[in-house]
Amino acid sequence: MATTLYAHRLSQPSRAAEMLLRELAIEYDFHEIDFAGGETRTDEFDAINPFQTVPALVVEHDGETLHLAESQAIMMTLCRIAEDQHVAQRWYPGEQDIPRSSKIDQWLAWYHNNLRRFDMFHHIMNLHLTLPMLKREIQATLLEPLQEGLRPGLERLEAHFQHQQRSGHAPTLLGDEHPTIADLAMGCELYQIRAAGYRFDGYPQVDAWLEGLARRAHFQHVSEAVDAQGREIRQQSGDYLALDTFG
Ligand SMILES: N[C@@H](CCC(=O)N[C@@H](CS)C(=O)NCC(=O)O)C(=O)O
Repeated sequence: MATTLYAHRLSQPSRAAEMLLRELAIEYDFHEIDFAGGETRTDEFDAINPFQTVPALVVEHDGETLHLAESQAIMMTLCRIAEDQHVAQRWYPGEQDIPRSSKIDQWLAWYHNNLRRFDMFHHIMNLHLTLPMLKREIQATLLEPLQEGLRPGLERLEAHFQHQQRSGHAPTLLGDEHPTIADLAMGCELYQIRAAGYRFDGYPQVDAWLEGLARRAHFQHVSEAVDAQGREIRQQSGDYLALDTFG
């Protein structure tokens, strides 16, 4: 099946979709979209994805060309149409296992309305790039409220993983050895701020879960750009990015 992913590797949902393509061994063309430079707002991209966001997927299936926006829909669709259904159903079993799928749906919905709402990476970039005199202001007015907003979500995740551990389950959202698309979505979100210097010191189980995901070969490879960006930010921004010390 001819497959093209329009994405950028500094975009959390883009990386989740690309990692899944690799995990499912689906061959794809990668088309980088410079969303920070406004490429999602061009007429050319509008014809591919009128939602004007990355990732976007164009895939041939059963003689039809599907144009899809929204990383969660993209990941569910990839699992439905992947040739290797044995592997795909570990990530998202769809109608084959309603109880598991419904839990994955629940975590994905929660993620979008919680962790994702407090995405602070673009402000971290602003902080990194702006004049020294403006750094403290950005940190106090933009970053601190997002960190405050993120905290209840991190607490919920930490409590969930502690419960999984006490019940003898593996450190994934569903408690199985194999992660799901919900682990990928949330993992990519939190990994991005960790790369830029955020430490999950108060959340050891969240940190351990993230470590586990980050050991996967495809996760590592697709995260190289965000690792490099994070290193640059940490080296150049000094104590302005002491993100874990608020509160
Ligand atoms: N709900 C969307 C969010 C996608 C999203 O926020 N993408 C950002 C990059 S991380 C984007 O394309 N922004 C460009 C713009 O808003 O013009 C998904 O999960 O795919």
